Amino acid sequence: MKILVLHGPNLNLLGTREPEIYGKTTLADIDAALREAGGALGLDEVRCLQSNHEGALIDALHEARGWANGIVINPGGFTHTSVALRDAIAAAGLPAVEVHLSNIHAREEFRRTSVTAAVCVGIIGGFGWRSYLLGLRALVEVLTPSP
Ligand code: CA2
Repeated sequence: MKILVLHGPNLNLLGTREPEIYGKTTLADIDAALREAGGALGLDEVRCLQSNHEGALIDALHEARGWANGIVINPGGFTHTSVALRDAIAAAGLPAVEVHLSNIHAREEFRRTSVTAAVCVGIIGGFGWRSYLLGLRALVEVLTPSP
């Protein structure tokens, strides 16, 4: 089982600014924790990619169709605005779990709408960096046939 983890815009800054909202953990820490968890779950690959560019995220989603079994995605600010990213998640045709560090429903009004969530199997948010690990576990559950 191979999983693509996509991080959207500005998430490369994690751990360097706004620690009161997003925590002190860096993106490299999160990627390392995801790879370790993937190993423990018996996954063949957890491939992590961050981009500040909508088109690069869309390209990665298109390419995922050729190699991945599922997607964990934090679309960052594009969560609230990008119909193009939503269309690309749908076009990938793979189960996707949307994750957020913060609880987007407990923040500003404009963050309370996700245009991408409806094309994902589920969303997890508010648990800081642990949202990613919970998202990975949930995705593996979805991809594993029940006994
Ligand atoms: O809570 C999340 O994971 C978000 O996707 C993070 C996005 C925000 O626009 C979404 O509403 C919720 C922002 C990511 C920006 O990350 C930063 C990290 C450190 C310093 C500045 C920005």
